[in-house]
This record gives sequence, C-alpha cells and structure tokens, in this order.
Amino acid sequence: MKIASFRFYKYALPLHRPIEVHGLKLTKREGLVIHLKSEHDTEGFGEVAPLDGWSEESLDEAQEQVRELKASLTGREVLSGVEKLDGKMCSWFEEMNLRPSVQFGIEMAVLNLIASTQNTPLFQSIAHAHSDHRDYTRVHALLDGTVEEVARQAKKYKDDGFMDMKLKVRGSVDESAEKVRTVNEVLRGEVLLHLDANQAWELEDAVRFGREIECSTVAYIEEPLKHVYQTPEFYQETMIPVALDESLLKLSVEEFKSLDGVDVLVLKPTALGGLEKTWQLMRQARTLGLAAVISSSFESGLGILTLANLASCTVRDQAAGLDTLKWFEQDLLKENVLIRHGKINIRQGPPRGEDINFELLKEIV
Ligand code: OSB
Ligand code: MG
Repeated sequence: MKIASFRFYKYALPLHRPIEVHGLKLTKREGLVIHLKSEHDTEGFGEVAPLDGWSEESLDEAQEQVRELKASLTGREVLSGVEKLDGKMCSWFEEMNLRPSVQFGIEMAVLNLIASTQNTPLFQSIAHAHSDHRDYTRVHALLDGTVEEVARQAKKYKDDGFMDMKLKVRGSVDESAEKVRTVNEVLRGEVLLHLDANQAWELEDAVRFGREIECSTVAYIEEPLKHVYQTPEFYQETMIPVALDESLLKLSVEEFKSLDGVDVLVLKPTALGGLEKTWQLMRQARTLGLAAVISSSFESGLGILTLANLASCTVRDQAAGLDTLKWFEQDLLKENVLIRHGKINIRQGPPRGEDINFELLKEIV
C-alpha cells in the first residue's frame, strides 16, 4: 500500500475550563492532524499534540518534523508488517529522530490507514497475532475541584455506572486527605479510587497523607513523591501501591523495576514516544507483573479513540485515563466519543474524512 497523499492541519480547540499541567494553565488546546490517503482512497488520521508543561517538545518543533515527514513519505510504500509493533515502526523512522508526539502521530495515522484499508476496527489490527483484546475500554472518571465539587462529581459518576474514579490530590495534605475521605463516603467501597499527586510531596508529607486516609479504598496513587527513589519507604509506611507517570519519561525499565511499591505504569503515548514504544512497555509491564494504564495527554477525540483502542489490548481490564474530552468545548470528531457506564465502545472502524469537522482545521502547506 502506498501513501498517495499526505496532508496536515493545525487546530486550536476552545476549552470549557483551563487545562492545568505542572502549574501551567492552557486556555485552548492546539495540535496538528495528519491525514493520509492510500492509492485505494482509504484514509488514516493521526494526531500530533505535544502538551505544554509535560512534553519535551513545542508545537513549532513538532510542526517542522511533520513537514519533513510529508516530504519524505508522500508517494512511498507503507513498510509491511509495521502494525505488529515489534520494532519495525521505530526503525522505519529511525534516522529522522522524531520527537515523541510526532512519532505518536505518524504511527497513529499509519495504523489507522492500515485498519481502514482492512476494514477492521483499529484494535483488531493492533491485536492481530497478539492475544487479548476487548471491544470496549473501561475508563476512570476524573474528579477535580473543591471538596464539595469532587463529592458531587463522585455521586454523579457512581450513578452513571463508573467502577473506577481518579481524584487529583495536588493540594495540601490535609485538604487532599479530606477530599479522599469525603469521596470515599460517597463511593462506599463500591468504586475503586485512583489518586494522582503529580509529585507534590516530600516523603514525610506523603506518608502523613497515607496515614490520614487509612480506611479508604485506594487502588493506587500516581506519583506521590517529589523524589521517586523514596517510593519503597512510602510503600512500607502506607502500603498504598504506587503508579509511575511523569517518572517514566526519565527512568529506564531497569531503574523503576527495582523500586519496591511500584505496581502500576501510567502510559501516555504522546509523551512517551508513540504506540510501538508504549506497546513494548505494556509487554514489559506484563512480564514484571505490573499493571499498565493507558492515559491521555488531552488529545482531541481523534487521539482519544486511538488510545482507547490501545487500552483495549492491555492484559488486565484496567480502567484507562481517557476522561479528558469533557474539558473541550468543541471536538474534531462530528460524533462525540461517548463514555457510557464507564466504558468507551470501540467496535467501529477508524474515522474517515466525513467524520471530521474540517472547518476546525487549517491546512499547512
Ligand atoms: O497528571 O496524569 C496526569 C493528562 C495530561 C498530563 C498529566 C496528567 C493527565 C491526566 C490524564 O491525568 C487523565 C488520566 O490519567 O486519567
Ligand atoms: Mg498522572
């Protein structure tokens, strides 16, 4: 199959409320969309959306590389077997040294092109020759705000049928612990709670937090510590399993696998450097007995659908971190990605041109 046409676009989507990442506030979400067409006129969309405050590269840098990709891929054959995600994808683009979000976006476009040519949902072509996959993905509902707000959100999502929720606890230890206790009273142990502290605390504070929420049903906490190497001490003192997220951008597998207390890997393919790299981390997690949680970097619905497909292939039926479209006032997909009873359905094939709001895209030539 040939890449007969390669076009790309920029978007700037308005938000209901700012996205807050490591102290930065984004008032709109900007990114790029890659639109590939084969010689049979099948299509594949990819999204390149580095996240300020989180990604190492800027959107301008990413855009420069997408331009280079367009020049080098137009008219070329898709390397056969790349959909197996066993190393071919990375080697195909190796000499271009793609930034993480660009690697993700081109892989997403190529995989969607292959799936739409085969006329199958993306998860079937990803999981082909691999074992497990489901035709849905479970998602945890994101709770964020004051004590009263998160309590209200928890009640609503519980009534909606969510079985997992994730609560941001980046504030003071006392306020955070109060949030957890309040939410827990609403959930009554019927919903699993994930926490995320975004590296807010010194060991001492993190341990105090752990003691203050003692009776709550917390499945794991993401990044409780300023210094990740203190994870074993935190775990010993609190017995709360730890998930690594931002630390994965810095630590190698060798480094984190020796940290006692680490139980979960939170994988953000846009920041980690693509679908194949994430797929390999999913396999390593499995070997090490760790759970893998696929998580968004606030991509549009296009990116979220691809991530939901990837998440449906994790071995354990873990709730993914994909409840971020509620920040967006507008989306690139005409039909909103629905989270019903805590699940995203992924039975449909990859998006086609007619599914996209092209009026929100500005072509870059
Ligand atoms: O703190 O985990 C984070 C998104 C972008 C940057 C950082 C984070 C997130 C999310 C995604 O929380 C949603 C999720 O993981 O549930
Ligand atoms: Mg996190």
